[in-house]
Amino acid sequence: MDGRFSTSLETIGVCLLVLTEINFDGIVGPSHNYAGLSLGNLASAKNANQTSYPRAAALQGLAKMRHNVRLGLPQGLLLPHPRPDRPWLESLGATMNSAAPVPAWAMSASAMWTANAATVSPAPDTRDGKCHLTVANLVTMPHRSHEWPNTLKQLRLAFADPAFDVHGPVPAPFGDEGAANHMRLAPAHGEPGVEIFVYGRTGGPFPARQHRIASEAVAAHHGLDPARTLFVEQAEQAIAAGAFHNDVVAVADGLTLFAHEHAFADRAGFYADLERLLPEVRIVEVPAARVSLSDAIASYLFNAQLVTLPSGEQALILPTEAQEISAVHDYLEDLVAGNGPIRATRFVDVRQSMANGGGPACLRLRVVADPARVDPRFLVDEAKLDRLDAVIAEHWPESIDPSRLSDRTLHLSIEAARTALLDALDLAREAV
Ligand code: SUG
Repeated sequence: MDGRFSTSLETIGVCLLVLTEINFDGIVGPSHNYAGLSLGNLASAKNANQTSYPRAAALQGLAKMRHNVRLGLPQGLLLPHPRPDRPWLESLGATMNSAAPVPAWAMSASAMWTANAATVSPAPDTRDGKCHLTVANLVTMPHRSHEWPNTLKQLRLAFADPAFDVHGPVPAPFGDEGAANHMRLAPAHGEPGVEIFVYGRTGGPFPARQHRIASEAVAAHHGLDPARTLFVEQAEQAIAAGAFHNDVVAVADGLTLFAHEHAFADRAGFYADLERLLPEVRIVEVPAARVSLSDAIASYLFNAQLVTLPSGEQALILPTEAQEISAVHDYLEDLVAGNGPIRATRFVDVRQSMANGGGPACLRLRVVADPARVDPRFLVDEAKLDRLDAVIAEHWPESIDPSRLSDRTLHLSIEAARTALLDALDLAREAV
C-alpha cells in the first residue's frame, strides 16, 4: 500500500476514535437580570422587571454541568461577557445613564445561552476535515447583537488548534442565531452526518430570527456536502406560539430526532428527506393531542439535552418545569416505558435561566472534537467546578432589581466578579 495513503488512514482512524461531543455551557454572568427584552420569548416578557438572583442562577448552571460530568459526559465552559459593554455603548454615543432600554441592552447576561454562540459542523461533515464554527451575529435583538465580538475572541482562544476553523459572523441583515437552529443526525458523533438548518420566514406577531440566507452562508463556509444538508422551514405557528428558536420545539442526537408535531412548516417533506438521506433515523414525534404547543413551550420539553450516555443509551436532561405540567409529565412516563430510543429522563433545576426563556439546551454549545485539541482552560472537571462554585458564591451579586441597572456600584461589583472568575480560570492575561 502507498505509504502516504496508509498514514492518512491511520490519522482518520485516530480521529474517529477520539472525536466526542463536548457540551460548552455558558457561565451565567453576574449581571443576570430580567429586562423583558426578547419579543416572542414568552418567559422573558412574563418576568420583565422581576428581581433576578445572579448568584443562584450561576450556581444552578454549575450544578447542571456537575450533573452531566457525573453522567460521564465531557464538559466545557464559555465565559460571561464584560458588562456593561462600555465599548459598545460608546459606539452608540450612549452611556449607562441613557434612556431605557439602552442600559438594559448593555447589561444583558444573554451570552449565557451558548446554543446561540455559534453553529458547529464537526470534522467528519466538512470538505477539509476540520471542525468549523461560525459565530452567530444575533442581529435581531439589540441586547444580543453585541455578543459576537467577545464570543469570537473566546472561540478563537478555545479552538485555536488547527483542527478547527472559526469564522466571523454572517453579515447583517441576515439573522443568524447559531446552533439553536441547527441539528445534526449521525450514526455516531465521529461519523459523517446529516446537518439540518431550521430557518423562519414569518412568526405571526413575532420575529423569525433565523434567516435562510444566513443558514446557507454558514453551510457554505463550513464546506458541507449539499447532498447531506437540509434547510427546513420552522412552522409559523410554532414561532407565533413562542418557539423563538427551533430548539424550543425539536432536538436531535445520534440517529434520533425528537420533535413536536407542529415544529416544522412541512413535516412530511422534511421527514421524507431525512429518511432518504439516513434510512436508520428514528423520528420521535410528540402529537399535539398529547402535548399542546403551549404546554411544550411552557415546560421546555424539547429544550432538553438529548444525550448519548457512555452506556450507549439515550437520555433527556430536562428542566424541572417539565415535571410540573401534567400532560408533559405523563407523556415522559410513557416515553421511557415504551421501546423507543430515549431510555431515561433526568431533571435539572435551571429556574433562573428558564425565567428568561433559557432551558438546559440553551445553556450549552455542542462541539464534536478531540478534547486534547481544546484549550484546557475551557474544559471542566469536578475539581474545577468546586473552585468556580467558590468564586461565584463570593463574588456574584445575590440579587438585581432592574431599577438598579444604571447603578455605578453595581457595575463595579459585576466587573470585579468577572475579573475574579478569569483569575480562577487562568484567563486573566487573555484579551477576553
Ligand atoms: O434570546 N433570552 C434569550 C433566551 C435564549 C434561549 N436560547 C435558546 N433557545 N437556544 C433570547 O430570547 C432574555 C433577556 C431579557 O429579557 O432580559 C433573553 O435574551
